[in-house]
Amino acid sequence: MQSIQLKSFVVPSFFVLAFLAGIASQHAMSHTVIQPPEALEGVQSENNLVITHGCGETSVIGTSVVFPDGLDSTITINGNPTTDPLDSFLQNWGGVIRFYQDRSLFSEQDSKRDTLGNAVGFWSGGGRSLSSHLFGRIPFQTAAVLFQADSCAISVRFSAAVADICKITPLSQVSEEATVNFWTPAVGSNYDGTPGGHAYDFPVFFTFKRNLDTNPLPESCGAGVQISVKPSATQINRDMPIIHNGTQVWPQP
Ligand SMILES: [Cu+2]
Repeated sequence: MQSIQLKSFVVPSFFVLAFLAGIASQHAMSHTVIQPPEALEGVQSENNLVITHGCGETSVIGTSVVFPDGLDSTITINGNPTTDPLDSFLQNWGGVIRFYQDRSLFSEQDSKRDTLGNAVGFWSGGGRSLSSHLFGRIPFQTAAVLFQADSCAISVRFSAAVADICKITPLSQVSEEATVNFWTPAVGSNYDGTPGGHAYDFPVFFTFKRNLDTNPLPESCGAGVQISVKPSATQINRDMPIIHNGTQVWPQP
């Protein structure tokens, strides 16, 4: 009798757990990400932006990706705002993003450049579309990043702003989960999306980890600090639109 009771308890709860785990992993997988999500100091990394779903049943026809330029970005130390510039933590952020030409997913693409000429993002679109239920990858490289030896930073996490576009519209007719999916930090840009939406204030992260073997922390640092970098609203508004051959194609002007 006891064993029957045990079974009847164990079996349903196993299914409940499996079901919940399924939901959890589906949810985690359902957000556009960068894989791998981090790189070690001093190591060049081959990465992919992975688009994980369309707008409902609507296919993705393009994507736009903006990394913080580190010039007017918002920086925090262990979550606390700082006015320390990015180069007090990293020696070389400018020019770290390198974008591949790859027409296996979309036919057109280019990098986006900041005022210094460094790539701060990229876009890809056109040609065939990406089925709403399949994953798509867009390859890019991050060059070896070096931490400042005298800083206490053990990691620097960048929040990229990404828009997966399913239908080209003017900004005024952009509709989340119908014409576009936003994976952006909510910093007050035109691409914040709607509070409570599918992935509101859920940017795409990429983190650089300090190599504590080759670049140990100064003793005064203790356990070290985590740095977070977000693009400014001004930068997102400037860099998010897709400009193709000198013409803005998304959002429609
Ligand atoms: Cu999702």
